[in-house]
Amino acid sequence: MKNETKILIDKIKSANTILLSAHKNPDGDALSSILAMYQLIYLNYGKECVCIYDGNVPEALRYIPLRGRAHYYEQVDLSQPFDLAILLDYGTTNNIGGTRPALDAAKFLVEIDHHRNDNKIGNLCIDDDTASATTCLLYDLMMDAGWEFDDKVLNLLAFGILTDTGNFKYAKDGRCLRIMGDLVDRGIEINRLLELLNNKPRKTIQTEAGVVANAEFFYKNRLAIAVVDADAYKHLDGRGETALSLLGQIKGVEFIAMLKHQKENQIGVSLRSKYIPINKIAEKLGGGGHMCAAGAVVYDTLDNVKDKVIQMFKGM
Ligand SMILES: [Mn+2]
Repeated sequence: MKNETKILIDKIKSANTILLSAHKNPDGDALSSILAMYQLIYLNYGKECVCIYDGNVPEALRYIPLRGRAHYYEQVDLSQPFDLAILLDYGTTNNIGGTRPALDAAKFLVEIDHHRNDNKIGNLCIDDDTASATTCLLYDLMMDAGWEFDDKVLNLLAFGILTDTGNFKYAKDGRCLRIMGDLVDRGIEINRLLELLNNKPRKTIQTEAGVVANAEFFYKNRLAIAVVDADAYKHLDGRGETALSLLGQIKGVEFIAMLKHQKENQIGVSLRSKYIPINKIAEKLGGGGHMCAAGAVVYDTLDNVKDKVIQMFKGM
């Protein structure tokens, strides 16, 4: 057993209170990681963790196993410091949001993450930025620790992989496929999991279709820019994955930038790339992420952010 695994197990065993969280506006991998960890600790140590998030959980994640265990952080009593906090799939400290004080206050903080991050905050870091999803790291941890698991855990691990790799499109290497192979052998049904995601509100799909219809194209159509105005933003589910996926299917498009009017002078930028890494662009905008899927929040007007983003793709 790895040394980190041993330390984590000791900390879980000695903790009376355990807090689990992930990045703000949790996506499939973030939420699945929290809930899989919750269930693994419950099954193996009989302890119930407190699971919190900041922001919104996409509607599409409504039916994933144990969804009801995760609570918006303001609805939970966080006044007493937790013995142990585990921060999963968070990226950088900019992405944590309102759960940060409770994580900082914990007596011991463990981070488990697959994002590139030069400013780690965990007392124990179980990180690997070559992994395709944080749930891949949980799978490795579960096997290394020899933990018991159930169907819920297996489904959540698979769900994290499917969502973070865009159904394997962004698989960083063969490991996530081998893990998925094992999960399928143990009984999970990929088709059923994908079907779970197909429950978006009609207005969401229609809004995202409208965003695609109004997209603009630059640099010989290699860059698609899609703008989500304040009204459309209300109906977006999560990051607008449907629109991003449709734009990515257009012949010749290599880069996608989706600009979301979240608040007055607050623009969420989601970047996607087919071949060339764009995480550096996200970092220059004050955000971060993966080689081919990254993002940032920029505090400026929509027009200024749009001009800036277009300029940044010049010569790429
Ligand atoms: Mn992730």
